[in-house]
Amino acid sequence: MNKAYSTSIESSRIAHSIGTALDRFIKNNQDEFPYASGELSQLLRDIALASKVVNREVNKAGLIDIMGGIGSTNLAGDQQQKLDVLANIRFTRALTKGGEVCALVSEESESFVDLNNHGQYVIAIDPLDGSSNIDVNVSIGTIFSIYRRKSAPGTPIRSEDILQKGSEQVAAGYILYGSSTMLVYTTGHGVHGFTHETSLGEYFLSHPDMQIPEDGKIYSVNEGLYNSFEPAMKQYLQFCKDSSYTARYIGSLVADFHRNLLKGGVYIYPATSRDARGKLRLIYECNALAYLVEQAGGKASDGRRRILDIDPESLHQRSPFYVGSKNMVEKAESFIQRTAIN
Ligand code: FBP
Repeated sequence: MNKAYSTSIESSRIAHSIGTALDRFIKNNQDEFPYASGELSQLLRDIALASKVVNREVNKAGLIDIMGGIGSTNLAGDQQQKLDVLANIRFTRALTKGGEVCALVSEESESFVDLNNHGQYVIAIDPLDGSSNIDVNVSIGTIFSIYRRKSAPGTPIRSEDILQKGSEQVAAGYILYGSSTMLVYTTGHGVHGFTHETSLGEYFLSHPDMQIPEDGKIYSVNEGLYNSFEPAMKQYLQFCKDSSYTARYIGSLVADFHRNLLKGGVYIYPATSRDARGKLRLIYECNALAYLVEQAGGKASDGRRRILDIDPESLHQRSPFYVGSKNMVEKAESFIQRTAIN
């Protein structure tokens, strides 16, 4: 096809370009992966497929009997929602089918699942984040982190395979089930966002190379917990008010993170008098978003340490979480670290 003709096809306004399909994008960028054997590409495809099934069920949740609790609690003592369990089943099935994954860590499972195979990858996943918003039709999400196993393939999974620092991630991302459904991920070469085109059942590149503004005017904190915050955190919130920042808190980490990624802002789930380590889970909530935000030019810490440098001690360990625009995270840290000095 000669160049002029292909350019005319590409730029034709009659049939507007719908963008690069996720599959094509993964294939085109596969050589970026250090271990480019197609396994990681297949994993990303499996996650995308499972997310489409979950998206379909989330969209019609009000019409089928998947609202409400399932009558059991997860390790954190949270009431497990039917959709939590359903999403966990969908992702676990999709990720165990191909054989690329040797171990799976999930918010909904007390211990990790050893898949006894020669898979090279370990996945940590929060199948459905934002549980408190599931039944009220507010945006929710899925968060995933992908690591390479450390132990030899085919041998039993060891703690060093599971308890890896966030800086060891080879890929991470989230799916946002919102007004539109998006998949946003990184493999260490920038952050790319894909929007689900429902009628075609496919994700298309809509937000290439996402960058978070260095500064912003949005702070996302559950101020209902104000009385349980340490004085430095209360002083930072006063600083936000004195600086005429806007408060935005959806109560779904993925949705709050996504907004701040696009507009600039800071999300904070600090230590509280109730939980000195905050609420969020390091391995399947914080690490993935910390990797993404750093790839997009932002910052993530526990108020003092870089999230990606924290050595996990246990599967479901919690961590205070400060994530978002670089200057805003550093400002919040300066308040927290000030107390350490005095
Ligand atoms: P789940 O994964 O169990 O939903 O917990 C995480 C989360 O729901 C985040 O999505 C959200 O930002 C936070 O907890 C809300 O917590 P709180 O209701 O205490 O503000």
